[in-house]
Amino acid sequence: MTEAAGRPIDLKKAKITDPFWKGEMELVRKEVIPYQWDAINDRVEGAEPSFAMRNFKVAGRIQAKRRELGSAYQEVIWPTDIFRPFPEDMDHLEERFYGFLFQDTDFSKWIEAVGYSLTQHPDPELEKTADEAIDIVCAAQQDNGYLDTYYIINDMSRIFTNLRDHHELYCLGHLTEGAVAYYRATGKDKLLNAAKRFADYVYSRFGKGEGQINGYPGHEIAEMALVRLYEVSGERKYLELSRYFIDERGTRPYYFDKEHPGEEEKRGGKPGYHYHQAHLPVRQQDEAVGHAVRAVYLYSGMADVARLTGDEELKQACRRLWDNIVNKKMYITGGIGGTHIGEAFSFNYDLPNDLAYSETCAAIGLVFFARRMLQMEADSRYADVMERALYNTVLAGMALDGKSFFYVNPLEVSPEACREDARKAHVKPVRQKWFGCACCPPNIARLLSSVAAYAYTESDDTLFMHLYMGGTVEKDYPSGRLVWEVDADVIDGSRIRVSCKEASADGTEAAIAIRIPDWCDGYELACGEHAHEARKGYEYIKGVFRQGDVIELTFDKKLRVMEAASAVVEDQGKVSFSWGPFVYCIEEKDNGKDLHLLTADTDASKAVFEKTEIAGNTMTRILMPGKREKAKEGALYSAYREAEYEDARLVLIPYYAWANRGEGEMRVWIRH
Ligand code: FUB
Ligand code: ZN
Repeated sequence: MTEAAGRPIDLKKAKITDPFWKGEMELVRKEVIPYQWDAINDRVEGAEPSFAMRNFKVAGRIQAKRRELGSAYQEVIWPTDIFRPFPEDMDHLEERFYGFLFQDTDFSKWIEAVGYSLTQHPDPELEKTADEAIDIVCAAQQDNGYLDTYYIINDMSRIFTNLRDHHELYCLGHLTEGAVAYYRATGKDKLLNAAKRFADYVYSRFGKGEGQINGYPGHEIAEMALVRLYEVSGERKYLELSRYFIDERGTRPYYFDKEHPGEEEKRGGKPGYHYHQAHLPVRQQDEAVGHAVRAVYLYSGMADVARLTGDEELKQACRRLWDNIVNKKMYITGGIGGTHIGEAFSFNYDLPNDLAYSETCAAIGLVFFARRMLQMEADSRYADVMERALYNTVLAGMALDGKSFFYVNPLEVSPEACREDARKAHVKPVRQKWFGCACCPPNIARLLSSVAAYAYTESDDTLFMHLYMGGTVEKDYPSGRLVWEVDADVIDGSRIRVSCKEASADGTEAAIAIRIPDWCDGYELACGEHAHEARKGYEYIKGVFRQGDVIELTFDKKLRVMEAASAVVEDQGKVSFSWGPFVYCIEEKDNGKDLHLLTADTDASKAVFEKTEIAGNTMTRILMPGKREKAKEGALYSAYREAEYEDARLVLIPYYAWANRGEGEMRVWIRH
């Protein structure tokens, strides 16, 4: 039996000092969090207003009046069938809800990122701003605990009448995640209590009891959020509610048919029930379908519940869905979602590079799912994918200066095609400052500021290192406390060094499991007198550790020339290059226009590695010999002529760094 990799470490016990990861976290702290705060307060010139904090204030004023006037209060009713009420005149806003109906989550993701950031970098001023924001949010909460400003402002008599399309339970989920993070960071429980009261209300309204709603969220996340609420509070009803949502999904008669009679069938098959992963009970599912973010959020919740309840059947469903994603539906960059129609998974092996959706949030959701699979079984294949998604698609989602973002992460871009071809309207060749539907940037912020909880998990007697990040991690082993110091040089190098910084005077009995990545051909381990054993892609090193003891791992890290399975039509005749955790790409800036005419040598031994600087960031670029096919003059179609080539030198840069030097073509898959 494979052992479980336990729980994520308490962020307060980890300090990330690694220049690469600390740099990413500092971008979030210094750029994204303040920008996001301005964005949710509608203070960013030229950006579409969020209205998030304004909606909470309006809802708070309504709630104050309701309390003051009681039954004498005259409800003002607004329509609840508009997905995104937007003002016609920004200078004359009404006392009503504006923005996407899930706009409350802009705040929830912000407060979550703030909570994580405070664990690494205490900041009394930011904490004060956060406390004031929490006061505004909590003032909007209804006496029964309900807390979604769309319905509080528009029409409370309509709550939970459109679970399929509206996002009340999604708002509950994000609010809960934010509240748990802020509580864990600061010990302040005002928002946590608000989330609990909202969850308690939902618990009372949903279920199989008389008069209860038999529904489940149209957009998942509450499933995993409720598990976090259970873990922080110890109150089992939250776990039960999560399991209820999971098991109710896809049962017949379909709940969404009760809400929207006849509509799903009219849409026929896919999307429809598939879009919401509601086409089958989840335990019977074996293919990842529908909206990709929703899907991986659901699977994350399923993995949580399977772990906590020892539910083997649910665990098997998670494994099948995981296998389907990583073997048939994932880009080499760890992105998921092959089609923009429904922001969804496409059919098996359909992974178009130029039409890719590969939403940043979906890659983030895959990271969530991977960590939860690890929590069930410490098998490096989950961490390999977690790393792939994180180091490539997630990082590519944010510019190197932290000031602009990708929502969609293509693997091949022609700026002209993006402009001229309506089928590619979703693909942007340059990152955007912000989005009307700003789901991705705050999601990046919350993941990057809590990245240590993905790098490290712990069981009672073992610290698991899934990703390599310099810094310190403190762990309480049964026999005492130990502080590990990590020096991880895998970004440009291939060595990690873990030393015992502090231990009990006569040593601490401890174990550390370090992942062996899928990108190395072999490794050398030096761990002194300590026992070690390799299992499921981890080296378990154990024994009594004393201050100064050192473990060193050196990976055999070479350039890897990759090809896709024959069934991936788009990638045939092409290769892609990876080095360490990074997927590489070519850009017009270094290689000239018409990247489709370039062919690459596949002999990895010819690669030359050199340092380069992109937007002030030093990184390794790779030079590979190749050829450029000479353009053939003539008609659109003509009799076949042998191609002529000239020598070319291909310059490859890490995918995460693309589009940081202006607009241009880009390709991950290159002809060979
Ligand atoms: O619906 C909420 C979020 O907006 C989804 O997760 C994203 O895909 C975007 O549609
Ligand atoms: Zn998104």
